[in-house]
Parts: sequence; C-alpha cells; structure tokens
Amino acid sequence: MALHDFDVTVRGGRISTDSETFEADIGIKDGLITAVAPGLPAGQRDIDASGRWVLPGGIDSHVHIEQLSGMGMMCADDFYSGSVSAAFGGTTTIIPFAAQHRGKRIPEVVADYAERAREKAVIDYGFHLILADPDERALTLDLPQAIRDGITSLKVYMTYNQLKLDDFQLLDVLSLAGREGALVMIHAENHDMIRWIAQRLLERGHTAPKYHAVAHDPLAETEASHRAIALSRLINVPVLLVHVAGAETVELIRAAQKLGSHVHAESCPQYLFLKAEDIDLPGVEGAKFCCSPPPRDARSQEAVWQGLKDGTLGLYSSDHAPYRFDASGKLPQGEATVFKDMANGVPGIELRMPLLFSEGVMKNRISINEFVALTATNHARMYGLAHRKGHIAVGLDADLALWNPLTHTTVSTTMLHDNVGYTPYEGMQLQGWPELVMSRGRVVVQDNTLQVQRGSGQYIPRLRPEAVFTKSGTTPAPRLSGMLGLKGKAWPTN
Ligand code: DUC
Ligand code: ZN
Ligand code: ZN
Repeated sequence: MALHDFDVTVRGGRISTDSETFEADIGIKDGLITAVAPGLPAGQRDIDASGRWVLPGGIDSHVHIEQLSGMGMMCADDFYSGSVSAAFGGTTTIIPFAAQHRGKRIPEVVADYAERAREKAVIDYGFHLILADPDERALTLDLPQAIRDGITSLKVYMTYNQLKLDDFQLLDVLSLAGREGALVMIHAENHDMIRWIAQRLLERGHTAPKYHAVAHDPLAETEASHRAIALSRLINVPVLLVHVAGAETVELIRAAQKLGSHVHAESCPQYLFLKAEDIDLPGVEGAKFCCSPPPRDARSQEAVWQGLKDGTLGLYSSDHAPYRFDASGKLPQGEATVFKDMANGVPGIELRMPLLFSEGVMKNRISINEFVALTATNHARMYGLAHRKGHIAVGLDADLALWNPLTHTTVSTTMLHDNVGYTPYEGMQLQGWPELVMSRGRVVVQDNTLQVQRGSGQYIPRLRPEAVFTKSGTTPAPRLSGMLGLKGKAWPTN
C-alpha cells in the first residue's frame, strides 16, 4: 500500500468491539475506516494509541437538547454546548428529541429542530420525535413522512398533563409504528398514581424535593410498564421502555422477554449511581437529583446493573435533561419551589461513558465488550444506525474514542462542558477517560481541547430499527391482524 493512502492511521491501540478485543492499527480515508490490521502504513496523520483502548465512539440515544419541556422549560444546553459536552465524554453521535407540543404540526417541529442543530452540532446526530398529539393528520400523513425521512423512532408519554397519551391513543401509535416500521419509546409511569400521591403530599405541606421520589412510587413505573408491554403484545408491535429505574420493573421486563414479547429497555447513569436518599438535602438542594422516574434504592441499583449485564436492559443512555439550578429550570419560584414545579431531569451527557467505564469496566462488573455494546453498538442496531456507526469495521464511519485506562479524575462541575452549572456526580473518583475523540475521521477532542467548528456535525437519517424486524426480516404479524387489518409489512433489512 502506498505511503499516505490513509488520511489518518491510528496506531498500536487495543481495539474492542462488542464481541472482540485485539491489537491492530486503523486506517482512515475520507472519514471512513478503510483498513483494520496490524502494521498499516503511515497516514498523513499518525495517531499513537499505544496504551490506549480504541473503542467505537459512543452513541447516546436519549438526550434532551435545546428542547422545550412539557412544563414549558427550556433546556440549558443548546446543540453546541450539548454536543461539545457529549464529545468530551467519548460520545460521537447523539439522538435528541424533536418535541411536538399539542397543536403543533410535526413537519414544522422537525424543521425547527433540524435548523437549530445544523448550525451548532459538532458531532453527528439524528432525531426521535416526541409525539403529544396523535391526531388523524399526524397518524395518516405527518408521522409516516417523518419516518420515511429517517426519524424512525418516537417517544410517547403515559404521564405529564401536557404530553400524556391514553391507552387508546397508544394503541393507535403502536399500530402505525408497526405498519411503518418505526420503534415506539415509552415513558412508562402511572399518571394518576403520581398525581394522587403528590396532591396528598402537598396538602400536608410536604413540598421538599425528596417528596418527588415519594410521589413517583416504584409501583407507578411497574404498573405502567406492565400496561405498555400488554398493549405491545396485544397487537404484537415492539416497544422500548426508556429510563428503567426500579428492580420490579427490571424483573417484569425480563419475564416478558422470556415469554417472547418484543420489549426492549434502556437504563441510565442516575439509576446506577444515585439513590432516592441523595435527594434528601437541606432546602431545595435536592432538586439537583430529581428526575423521572427518580433514583431508587440499593436493590434497584443492583437490579439495573444485573439487567445491563444480562441483556434485559440493552441500552445505557444518559437521559441528559439539563436544567439550571435557578428560575429557568429547577427553581421557578426560587427557594419556595415545591417538588411538583421543578423541571424534571439530571445532566449526564459527558459523564455517561466515563462513569460506566470506571465503575463497570475498571471494577470488573462488566466486560469492555459489554461496555461497547451498551454505550454504542446496541444503540446503532436499535435505532437504524448500524450501517454507519457503533462498531469498528471497514466501511463504517471512523467514529472512535481513545481511552486512557490509567487516568484518575475527580468529577467536578468545572471540568464539564455543559451549561448546567452542577453535576449530581460531584466528587466521584473515576478511573479512565477518553483522551482523543474522533468523528468521521476528524479529531473532535484532543489535549482536552475542542478541535472542530460549530455546525460541523451532520444529520444522519436513520434506517428502520432492527427491533422492528423479526428474524425473517418482516414486521411481526399482529395477533389480531385478520380481524383488524393490522398487516405487518416486509421492510428491506438494513
Ligand atoms: N423523561 C425523560 O425522558 N427525561 C427527563 C424527564 C422525563 O420525564
Ligand atoms: Zn421520559
Ligand atoms: Zn428523557
């Protein structure tokens, strides 16, 4: 091979994918991996990866960026700060949400998010749609078009006044998704249980942030998850339960999967590294730990670890929901804010991978291959990106992170690149850090410095998610298909 056939050669690293670990060089040309072998010739640029683990760049498939929440609060991160923060933590692709609010047309929502991301994102991105208004037009015209345009997954909510769909609407959305080949992500919490408990707490003057975790009882998650699975089974359309927090829910999902249900699931750092008791702080300080569902107890943490390890929970995402500790987010009424009025969510886009690397891989709870699967490969497969991302192989995008397993870091807000102003993981000691991060062959982060311009990330239209295929490459045949006209379609495989 001639000298400089590669734009970049990544030399001498230990490469791990979701299934293998080996030593080799990686040759990169025009943003793609064109060779993976030992002893490759020099590229125009050589990157020394000796002593480093060369892993696929992370895919964070659950992030809220520059998004207006159901409660009307704007996220603290825009597509610039959010994507920069992701890159510094080893993530090279994000899938944020284009959030429809009731009364808004889907094409306009998508165009608005696309325009804002195009100007600012420094890494590649796709979108999921948040669907709050599944009216006739959305179901027959706008959603099918959005799916054809590469938005092949959508999130729906079983709680929140402004977002909640009822079971009838959920069935409508699921059957459309089955028809069009999209994946439905579900926020599963029982709305009335939460509302009922919260009202009684507030009547008794229990307003502090810690009561958020009381109102969002684990049974609210388990009941709604069970219902979501039943709806999915009724018409045999896959679902993905996002941000799974509680031990009982993990067990429920495992049992449903054993029965053959098409239920997939995700968990997040806050359910491994935070507990409900962390919310019990003086004044309103606990608001920094409030997300929905809330962090639970040690038993649930253990169940989430186990679920991630045995594949019950196939995805580990950040659910980065960045709200500042001020009137713009967590404290709309300042110190007088009651738990019901705080913005829901915690930041985590930058620490997602370092936390799992340190506490999972370095402490031997999961293997490096499981780490890659949970942070990158499974996301690519689940969300129709596997033709480009999530793996190290010839022909794929050169999205890589070079991890130094010997680095020791004490987490502090000041080292992070988001715009939140606090981290719930303050003071944690981590081992291992992604020192160099590359997206499509471009070095995005090196020497703790951003190396690329705003807007240099690309929109990636996604293919149909693997989860909507059966082994034969068709959507599952709905149980009620004959009587209700719910025919599955044969989609081209990715
Ligand atoms: N759901 C999310 O997915 N993120 C933040 C808050 C919420 O309710
Ligand atoms: Zn949610
Ligand atoms: Zn979320």
